[in-house]
Amino acid sequence: MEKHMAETMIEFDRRIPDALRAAFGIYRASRRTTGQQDDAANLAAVLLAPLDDDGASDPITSDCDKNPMAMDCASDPIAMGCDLAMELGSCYIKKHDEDDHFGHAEACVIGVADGVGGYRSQGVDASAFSRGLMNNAYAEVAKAPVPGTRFCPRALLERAHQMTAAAHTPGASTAAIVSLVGSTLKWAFVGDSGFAVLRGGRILRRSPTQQHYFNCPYQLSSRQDRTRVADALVGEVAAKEGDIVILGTDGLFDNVFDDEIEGIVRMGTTLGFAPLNMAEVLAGFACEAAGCDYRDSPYSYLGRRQLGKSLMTGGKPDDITVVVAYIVPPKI
Ligand SMILES: [Mn+2]
Repeated sequence: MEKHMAETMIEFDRRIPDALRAAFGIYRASRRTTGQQDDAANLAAVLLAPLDDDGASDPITSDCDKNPMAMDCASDPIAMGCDLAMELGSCYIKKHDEDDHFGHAEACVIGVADGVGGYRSQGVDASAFSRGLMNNAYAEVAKAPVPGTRFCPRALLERAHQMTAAAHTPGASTAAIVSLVGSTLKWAFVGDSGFAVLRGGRILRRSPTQQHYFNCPYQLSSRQDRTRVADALVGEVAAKEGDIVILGTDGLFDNVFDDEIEGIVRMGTTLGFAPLNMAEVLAGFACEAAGCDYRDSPYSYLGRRQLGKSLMTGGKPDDITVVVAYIVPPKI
């Protein structure tokens, strides 16, 4: 998967359907006439019509386990016949350019990492560790002698961390890796890089945030006395054709609520979006939401609750990385 670098905000303004803005209360970039706004609102009502199934009663679980051995997943790469496959797309909108990501469609594995910005003020390249993790993870996947070899995400993250730390790479990073092994989605993550697995327009699984305190996530670094991959949260769920995995850094999840992610994915599915379209619209929406001071966000909502800052509102400008994987039948 080639990394897709966002060009300009004008491009995103063109790509984000006004129906989305109407549905989720973003007005800043929309300069249409009242009649056109009504059309957008009507379209939004059609695209985001409530689901008539009973999915709302499904629990949104985050059945993560701190014990990697709980995963029925060998640490060594697995060559196997493919039950399901992934189609991938990604979008990266940079602010500090400290996020990184990778995707390997044949191996059915995707990853994101977010360099901890606090190192910037210390004169350290805050992107070094996130790049190291993703470059090393991708290199490990790409060098597999058997095409289509599947990887345990925890073992892959462990290997990438070992290699990045062995190079005395400065900085620190959160990270998340999701892979498809047979017909099982498996994940491992550290900090607030995370994922959502959607089925039928609803979130089936969603990663919780691993943090020491508000806005201070667990993070991997070269230091042996800090967070290790053994601290990663891991888990798995049986995948089905049609499932959609959204993997992202906190630039996505701090600015877009889960129900908004569901709405955007449902709308994109209705409109026949490819994974790249879906990633662009999610990232573009997160970027607009990050710049809104009149609209609530997960960041401001949790800030009010956890910091007691009653006037905290608006989004959180940040690097935004979104990787989208559609679960599809294997390519024969
Ligand atoms: Mn971030």
